[in-house]
Amino acid sequence: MITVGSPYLPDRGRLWSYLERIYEVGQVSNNGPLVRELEERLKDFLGIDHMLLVANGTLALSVAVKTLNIAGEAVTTPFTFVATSAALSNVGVLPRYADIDPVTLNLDAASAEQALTEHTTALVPVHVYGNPCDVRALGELARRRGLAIVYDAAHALGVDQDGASLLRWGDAATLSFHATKLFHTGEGGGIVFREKEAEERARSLINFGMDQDSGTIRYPGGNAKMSELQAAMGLAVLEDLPDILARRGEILRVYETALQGWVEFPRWSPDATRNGAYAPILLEDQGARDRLWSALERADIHCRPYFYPALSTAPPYHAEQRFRNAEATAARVLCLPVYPGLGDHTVRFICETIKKELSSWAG
Ligand code: T4K
Repeated sequence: MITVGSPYLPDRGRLWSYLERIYEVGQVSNNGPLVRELEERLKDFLGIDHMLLVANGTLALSVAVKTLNIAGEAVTTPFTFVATSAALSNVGVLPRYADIDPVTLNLDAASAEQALTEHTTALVPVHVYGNPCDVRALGELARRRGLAIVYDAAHALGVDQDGASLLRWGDAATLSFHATKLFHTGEGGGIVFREKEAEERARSLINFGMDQDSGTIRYPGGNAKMSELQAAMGLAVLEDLPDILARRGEILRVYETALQGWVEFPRWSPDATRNGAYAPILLEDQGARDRLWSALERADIHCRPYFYPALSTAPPYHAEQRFRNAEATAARVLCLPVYPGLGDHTVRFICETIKKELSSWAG
């Protein structure tokens, strides 16, 4: 069976050497030494200044929104994993949708502007599949209309744009370190803040609103702390991250070379590096997508239609308005398997199975 994803499992001995430190020190949670070390090493790796590790990517987004005092409505994309809208709703912010650009598949700035209401206080775009949003156009819109921007960067770890981390854009950018992600801590997440002050406030918000050292209660907070067990996994995986990024990139190139002319691909930003977080292909329409998907299932190749359905059509988030590009994309996208353990032979087998199926339709 070929799965769409497979968590990266680091060397057991290396993981154990980090876990050993938990036994030595006796600290398992509450901003322990491993969490602090992982925070520092990620900041170094990414070249960023202010970062906070949290329990998962959904809480990362909710905490960032709360930290920046975002209320009322936030304009966001319907073409994303459900967590983006859920994280807003969970802190009482209404997700208001705007359409996506049909070629980059990210929130379209002009559509976002049209969706603004008197209640909108923020933009929450997503760097879908690690492909950068039009950060300049969205930043300019936010500046002109006095809005905060939080990028859901759950897919964007390791992406550089114009030679520096994509995570430096926005008032905050949030990450997911779920097991299925290219870098992971089992469950986990992170928030990159532009301002140190915001990072400090968030640090208190994830710890019941208390000041870590004095115990003073400052805000109505919650618990979104990362544990030492999660950080141990992260530290063990981090050492292999350059190799993970390289291998994922290679797999993407094999897919794109082999399937050029057979399927469509999103348009990747020419100014950014690619992290190989996902391997999306686009078919002509939903009928073609579902037919290919079934053929791949029969061959024991398990793909996923990330992100179907468009959230604007999903019952809890249903919007009256239709979003043509987001809905059409959600209906015709399919993500192919991508993870470092996928051998060249298997990638070629997946490509051949796709081409064989598509050729059979022509006859
Ligand atoms: N924002 C965006 C844009 C996101 O995409 C996400 C999460 C978030 C926010 C929220 O971040 P977190 O709160 O999750 O940190 C997965 C992940 O659970 C989710 O993190 C991710 N995005 C979403 C796109 O995908 P599923 O439903 O695909 O997971 P599952 O269990 O079906 O696994 C996928 C593949 O991986 C399968 O082939 C099985 C394999 N697998 C999975 C796990 C967990 C394994 O082999 N072993 C494992 O332990 O959701």
